[in-house]
Amino acid sequence: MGERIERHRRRSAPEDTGHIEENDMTTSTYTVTGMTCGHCASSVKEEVGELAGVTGIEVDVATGLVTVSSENALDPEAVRAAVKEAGYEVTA
Ligand SMILES: [Cu+2]
Repeated sequence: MGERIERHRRRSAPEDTGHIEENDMTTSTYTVTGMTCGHCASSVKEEVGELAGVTGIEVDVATGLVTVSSENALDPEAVRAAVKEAGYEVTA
């Protein structure tokens, strides 16, 4: 735990690169099939939101695109499993 805070502090110095990064944020996009309405989107958000480190989830039901923001890179298999838990399938 302490190690993670250390690393975060070091990397959040904005002078290093001259532009502002979203801290340690990682964003990944997945394509999920089977979602048809807002309720589907909520189920996916709920399950994926339980994964450690997830800070935000955007779901576009029309395209099936699920964008997951997290503190660190997530294991794609864990995301896949969470989506499956919600009743849907990650195809990409
Ligand atoms: Cu639905």
